Amino acid sequence: MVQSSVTLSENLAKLDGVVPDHARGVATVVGCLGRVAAVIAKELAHAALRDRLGYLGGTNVSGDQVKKLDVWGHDTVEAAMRATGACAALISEEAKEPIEMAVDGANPLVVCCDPVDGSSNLDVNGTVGTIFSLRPTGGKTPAGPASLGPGTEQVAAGYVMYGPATTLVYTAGRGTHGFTLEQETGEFLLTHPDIKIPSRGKTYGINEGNLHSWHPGQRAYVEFLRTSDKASGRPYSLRYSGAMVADVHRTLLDGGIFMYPSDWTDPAKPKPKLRLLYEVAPMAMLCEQAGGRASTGTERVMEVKATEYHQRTAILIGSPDDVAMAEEFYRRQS
Ligand code: AFP
Repeated sequence: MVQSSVTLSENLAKLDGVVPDHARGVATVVGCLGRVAAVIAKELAHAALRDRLGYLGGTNVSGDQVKKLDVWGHDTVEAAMRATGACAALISEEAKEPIEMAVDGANPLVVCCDPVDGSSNLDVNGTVGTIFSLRPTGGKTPAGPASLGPGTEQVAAGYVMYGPATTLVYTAGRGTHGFTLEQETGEFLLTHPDIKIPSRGKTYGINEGNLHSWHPGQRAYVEFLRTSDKASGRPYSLRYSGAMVADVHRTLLDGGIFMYPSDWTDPAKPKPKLRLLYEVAPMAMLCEQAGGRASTGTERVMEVKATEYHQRTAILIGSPDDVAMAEEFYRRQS
């Protein structure tokens, strides 16, 4: 880890040549999300002491059981985004429709966010995260999901990981950069400048409990990773946390591959799980900016267009050689 005194705000102040039309909006929104992250980190650290763990009752628009901290996280992000004046609409995992907001400048942004991702880890003191993606909006609010375009339209993306340390990783299209929260000052300091993912790794992450519902190419690829071959560094080790942020963070730093493929029980209707706008697309942008690759198995994730705000998409993400090999298995079995 690099010891650094460059703060997130100082880094964001230099976006003029990176995202010329959106430098102010990206700096305002990402800076604000950094401050929200420090608040969320503190809340998580004290949640068990304040009776903040457990379910609230009911499910969200994606059918997931809603936890108290999911709702609190959403309310906190919504209030913060409203105050920026740079966010025209918030698309959140916890809200059915985009939440419109008043803007006070040119080139407002649509912010897509999963405020507390991996919330099944909350009650066992496991890692969780916040994922975000910033897209331009022609008008005041998005005129339907299709108006957001494919992932290549994202102007910035990032995540916060609430682990032993709180880490914020973001890209505005020129490299992927990681910052660590200094608890005493509340500042994020640049600790992982210009992250470069190794071209190949030694680990894979996937929920193997779903093995029997995978595409045949997916099954064959995982079987390949588990088969011993010293010359090519197999078998790979399995690492899976239940929080995409933690698994993608490990993969970005150490290489390898994280996968959440579709349920292929009915090949006519494959069922992916992870959400495109605030999980899959932002992670794909971060990974590509670090020299990695993100695929659905058959298509580049960044080119997938949303047809629904809460659309689900399969993802295979990580080291370029590992993801290319996985795609090859899908091709062979198609
Ligand atoms: P939750 O936020 O509902 O816990 O879901 C987390 C998540 O969207 C993603 O962060 C994980 O990688 C994935 O789902 C875990 O899903 P499984 O529990 O099906 O393995």
